[in-house]
Order: sequence, then structure tokens, then C-alpha cells
Amino acid sequence: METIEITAVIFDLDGVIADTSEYHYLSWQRLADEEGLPFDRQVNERLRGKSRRASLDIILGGHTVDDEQAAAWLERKNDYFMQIFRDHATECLLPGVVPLIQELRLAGIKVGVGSASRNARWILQQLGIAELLDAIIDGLDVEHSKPAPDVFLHVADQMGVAAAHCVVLEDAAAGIEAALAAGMWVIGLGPGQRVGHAHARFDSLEGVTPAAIIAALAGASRRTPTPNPQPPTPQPPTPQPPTPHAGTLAGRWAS
Ligand code: B16
Ligand code: MG
Repeated sequence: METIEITAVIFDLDGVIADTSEYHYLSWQRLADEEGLPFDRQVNERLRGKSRRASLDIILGGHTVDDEQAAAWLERKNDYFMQIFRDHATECLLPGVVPLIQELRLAGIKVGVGSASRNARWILQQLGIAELLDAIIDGLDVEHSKPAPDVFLHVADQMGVAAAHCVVLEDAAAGIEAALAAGMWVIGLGPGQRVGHAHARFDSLEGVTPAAIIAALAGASRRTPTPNPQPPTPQPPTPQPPTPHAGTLAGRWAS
């Protein structure tokens, strides 16, 4: 018998907690139109889970711009994004997210967020769920963005949980690669052609319970997480609030 023991769940933000991809698309499209850069929804799909600068490089498709120009474009694109988000914040909280976080917390499972977005803390505050989380690591905290494992390793580190006891919920191919490289369990959210390399897959988090997560991992794969190949970049220690009780979600299946 093999056992899956999960003591922490790490949520990606964009596409998992908040449906912001359309807002990112509209913001990039506006910048691209203004600057005469070729851009469409197909290119936008390749930006999912990628950092702000990596996204611009994909849009430029091999063309280069100097750092000053790139920084100005990225700031303008982010201003467009923040304007749209402010007007539509409450509409983009995805169904099932808050009930799942609440159930996990009741079970004593730690809950964190690992996002490539440099806006992650601001978005979580705007959505009113930042205080439900034990740790938030975002694009400002790590040098190497997804698909590097750093963002998820730092979340686990802040929560004091071993990578093998974490499950990541991700909508992007790059994020799934990051979670696998971190040696964590990962559930993909979305179509199989995008997230089929995860251990298991849901269409969305609507109606998903902690028990369903364990059942999906146990039922969908007998692969065990690979050992973490790279240690995270050293970070200053973060004071940890005491945890009243620690919980474990456990599942077993015959090997
Ligand atoms: P920002 P995630 C990612 O967030 C998005 O998936 C990606 O599409 C976006 O380009 C990236 O954040 C950067 O966002 O411009 O806000 O820094 O999915 O890792 O939560
Ligand atoms: Mg995402």
C-alpha cells in the first residue's frame, strides 16, 4: 500500500482563484495595438503562468527592445490591467474557491498561494481572502519564475511543510512543470491538452472538497513526486504564527 499524506494545499492565483486571464488579454491587446505589436488570443494562451517580462518576450517573438522601453511598456500594460481589475474584482473570484479554503482550514490543512503575478498580494486583498492564507509567495519574491520550482518551494518553506506533503492546484502548463520540479503533487485545472501532465485534473474547483482532492490523486496516478532537483534561493526567515492544530488528508491505494 502507498499513502498520500497532504498537510498543505498551494493555490495558483490567476486561473485558479481568480479568473483574470481575460483582463490580462485585454491589457496586452491594448498595449500591442498601441505599439503595433502582433498579438491575438493564440499568443495570449502562451502567456498563461508566465512572468510579466517573459510574457513580453513571447509577444516580441525574438525581436528585442531595450530595458527602459520594456519597463515602460510593462508598467503601461499593468496600469491597464489594474484599471480593469478594480472595476471587475468581485466578478472574477472563481466558484468553489472560498468554500474549499474554508474546509481545508477547518481540517487543519495549511493553505498557501504561489503565483507568478507581481500583483498577487494586491489581488488577494482586493478579493478579501488574503487573511485566509498561511503564506503568499509571488513574482516579487523569487528570481526564477515558473516553470522553475522556486515559487512553490518558498510557499512550502514558509508554511513549514515538506514538498512531498503539498498539493498544488494549477491552471498553467508552466505551473504544473514548476510543481512537479518541486517534488509536489499537482492537480491541473482545465482541459487535458493544457494540464494533462498533472497527477490529476479537474475542470474547475466548483464543488471540489478536500476528500475529492485525495481521491483524484489516489485514483488518477500511481506516480510519486520526484525529488526536488534544486534548492530554493535563500530567503530571509519569515516569522511563523503558531498553528493551533495541524491536519493531514490521507489516502491509500494498493501499489
Ligand atoms: P503580473 P499565476 C500569472 O499568475 C498569470 O497566469 C500570467 O498570465 C501573468 O502574465 C502572470 O501571472 C504575471 O502577472 O503581470 O500580474 O505580474 O497564474 O501564476 O497566478
Ligand atoms: Mg495561473
